[in-house]
Amino acid sequence: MALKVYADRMSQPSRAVLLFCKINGIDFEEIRIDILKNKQYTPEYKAINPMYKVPAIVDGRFKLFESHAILIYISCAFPGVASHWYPSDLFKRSKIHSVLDWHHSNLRRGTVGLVFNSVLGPLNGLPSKPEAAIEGEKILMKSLSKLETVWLKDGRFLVGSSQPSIADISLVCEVMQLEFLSEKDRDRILSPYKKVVQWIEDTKKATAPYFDEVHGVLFKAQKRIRERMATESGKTELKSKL
Ligand SMILES: N[C@@H](CCC(=O)N[C@@H](CS)C(=O)NCC(=O)O)C(=O)O
Repeated sequence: MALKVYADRMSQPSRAVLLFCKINGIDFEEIRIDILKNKQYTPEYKAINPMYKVPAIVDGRFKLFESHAILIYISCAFPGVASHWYPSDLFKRSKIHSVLDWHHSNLRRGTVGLVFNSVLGPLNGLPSKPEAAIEGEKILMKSLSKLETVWLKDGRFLVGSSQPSIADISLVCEVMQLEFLSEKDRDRILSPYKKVVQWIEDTKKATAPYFDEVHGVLFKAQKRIRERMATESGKTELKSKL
């Protein structure tokens, strides 16, 4: 029975797991859990992930949630996965765990705080929370600076590697969430971090063509959101002229 991946491509950890399965040619079935429609709260899904979050996997009788744990499980359970994704060397492996743990309370907190409170929440009918968005942006900027000066200090990929690991997959999918911002804001935030910008490009290339395939839904949503933002800012400008 093929591995089942429960995911929503609008979710960055879901994309990381899907991308990883695709790059490694893993036979899997993608099951969409539409979080905007609250499908994570059904009793059937609760039996798979009682935390009501995506992604989650079912491999035979084994169920697992939390994207980092899933990436590690897939790396170890499927023999076709190339060793650079999750090297057996204890020092390299521990460094990968270090960056993955850091990600949860830094980079992810920053992107979620900024993007959810400024764009995704209001689009889904929640009030915009400018103060929370500003706080998110501060955490994000600090995290990008650490990404640039610590995690990307010694190599093309994270923790001094010449080839990508599961950490590159996880973190790059997170940074892609900034595509939901206006182009101007995305560039303002990312452009000071030259190594980060280059690393995004290198990771995209290393995971082509699956990177664009998995992010297709995000790019479509981005287009709609940016058109809507442009219309709304046009209306505001018009109002201020009247
Ligand atoms: N630490 C978790 C984060 C999972 C998570 O927060 N997923 C979000 C989407 S990005 C979700 O399912 N949200 C639905 C909800 O909170 O109701 C992981 O890495 O898997």
